[in-house]
Amino acid sequence: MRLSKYFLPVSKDVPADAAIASHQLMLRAGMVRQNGAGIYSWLPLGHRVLRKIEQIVREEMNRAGAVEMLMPTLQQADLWRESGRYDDYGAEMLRITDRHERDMLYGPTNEELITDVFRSFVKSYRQLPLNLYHIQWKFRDEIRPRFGVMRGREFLMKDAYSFDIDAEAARRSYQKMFCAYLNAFDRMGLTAIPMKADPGPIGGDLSHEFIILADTGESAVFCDKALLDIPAPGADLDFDSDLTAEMEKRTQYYAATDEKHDEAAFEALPKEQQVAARGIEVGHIFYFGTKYSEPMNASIQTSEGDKALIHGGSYGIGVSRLVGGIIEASHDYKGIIWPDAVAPFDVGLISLRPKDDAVATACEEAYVALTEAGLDVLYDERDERPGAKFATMELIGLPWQMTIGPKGVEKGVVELKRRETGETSELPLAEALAMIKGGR
Ligand code: 5CA
Repeated sequence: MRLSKYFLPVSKDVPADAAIASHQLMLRAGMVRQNGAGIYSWLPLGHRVLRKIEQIVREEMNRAGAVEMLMPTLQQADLWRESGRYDDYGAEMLRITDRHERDMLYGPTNEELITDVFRSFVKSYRQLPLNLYHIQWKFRDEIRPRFGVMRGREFLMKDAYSFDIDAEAARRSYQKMFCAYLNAFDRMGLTAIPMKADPGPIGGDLSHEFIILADTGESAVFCDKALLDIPAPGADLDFDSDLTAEMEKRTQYYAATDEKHDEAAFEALPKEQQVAARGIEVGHIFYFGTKYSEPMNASIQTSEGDKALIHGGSYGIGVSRLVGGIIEASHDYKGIIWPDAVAPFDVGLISLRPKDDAVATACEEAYVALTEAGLDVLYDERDERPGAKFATMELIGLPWQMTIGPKGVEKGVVELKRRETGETSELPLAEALAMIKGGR
């Protein structure tokens, strides 16, 4: 992508109403534009990151055996009356009336809708287990939308719903999601710690929040330091195997959000193991048994020919919140530092003198070579001051910067810089390419 043809409205000014680094940087880097409180347009750069995160989540859900679909954003109120949540959900639910005076709502979550899909089509235990998910916009009329996309009113969520014959089978579905979440966050360069959590309005008795530690996080969290060093299960994990041990590797250690915090248990840990910090909730999983299947009469035939209510769980990931969360975890005073897997482009190519024919030719050659190697390149060929170009590249935080100027052309080298470490090297294009492809 040539920067002169792209849409990247960056700004030097620190926005007055943005309280935390990720919000400031997303506005300054031209990633989002606020429309109303907690409602944002995703500008091209932000949109690229959102899609990258979404794709990682999708791949990890698929790997764990979940099946993607898509449900609407606007729902009829009737199903919510069946479950009893139409009244319970309160002011966070945006209620709408259509031209026929029918009550509708903008979905804050989808347990009711998916339970209706399930009960319409699934009749036998043979069709289980089943886990259906979608990645769709939600609306919650939050009392205090803040911190940009972190607590929005409209936000993108991946929500998955598992259906099982009994509590034991449902526990296995829960374990799969637990492990899939660890892998997904790990791929995004995040250490997300599963913590015992309060199920809130979703309900149920088993629930974990996945928390990344950050000083600006909204939740107070407490955990054993050991949890920071346990590697994610990884791509080799066999999701059909017994995942109990994989889950217990983590649940054996103390970890809880403030609602579930047990001061005595925490204080019993050796002082140097105690982590009392703030965190950002990037995912939340729930096992709620028959909470929805009972009022909505979602039952199936068992192998003995009886009817049984299905046991359900739901599993959310805050896809749009993650964009802010990753920036909170990875930035410096100059701007964002994208982990490779979610970067909007892999390489920023900077021409120091676009009007110099030799430089322009060398840049074109590099642009073609990088692109043909399968890399996403943002090529700054604009006639601007080098200082401004560097500042923009630092701000938008692409993992690699390749700079080409008259001196390098003379020597037959490019300058390659790793954003994360600031390390630079001068080397021939082919070697630079190999270094990028090698991952560092
Ligand atoms: N139905 C369940 C699981 S599918 C559910 O709605 N869970 S939730 O309420 O915990 O939301 C799932 C995830 O969405 C959260 O972990 C959080 O990362 C994200 N999220 C929730 N509210 C917001 C919000 N206002 N802005 C941005 N992200 C949010």
